[in-house]
Amino acid sequence: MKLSKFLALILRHQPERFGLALDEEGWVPLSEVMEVLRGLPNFRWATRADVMEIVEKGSGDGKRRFEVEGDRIRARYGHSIARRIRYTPCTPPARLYHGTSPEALPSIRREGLKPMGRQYVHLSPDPETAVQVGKRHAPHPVVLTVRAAEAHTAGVQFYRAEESVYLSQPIPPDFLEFPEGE
Ligand code: HQG
Repeated sequence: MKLSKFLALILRHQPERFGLALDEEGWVPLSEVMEVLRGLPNFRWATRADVMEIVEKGSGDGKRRFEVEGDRIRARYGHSIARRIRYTPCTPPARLYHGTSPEALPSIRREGLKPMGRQYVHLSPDPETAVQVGKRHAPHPVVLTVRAAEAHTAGVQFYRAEESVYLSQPIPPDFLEFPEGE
């Protein structure tokens, strides 16, 4: 878990702080990541096999946050770095879901879903997953339904970053459904 969180820090948020330069799809040589780990007292223990275990099995919760191809590694989603990661657009299913805190609703009603600190809006393929995402923000999260196919037809781009994670450009409020009573 500690190693996975650290990989997220360097591959999503602060690569330059560790001397790494991501390419336009977020890739960086795995050998360079191993070198960063070797140089840090807290992570000197980590081997390539430890990194590969996180990549292949997910980090404890089964979520596959990273991807390795040959000698390169990248975070699949979640980036906050200034340079935008490029993805291949996809055609989304009719509906996607977004779990959030009740406190965010007034602003989401006005402005729609925005990426906030990240590069893209993060969406879930089913309401159950959205609840888990929302629980990171509030004990009793609210799940919004996104009329994704309709938004896509209207020009909003979608990408699939992982089995359980869709990304999108900002979603205007017209394509959002709020649960009754919210
Ligand atoms: C909210 C985790 C006010 C949005 C998860 C969310 C995901 C607004 C928060 C991934 C808003 C941003 C990303 C608006 C959106 N006004 N609030 N107009 N538009 N928001 O953490 O989607 O475990 O950056 O509802 O599983 O919660 O790290 O995004 O509550 O896949 O691998 O602004 O992070 O993955 O929060 O989560 P976040 P998220 P990992």
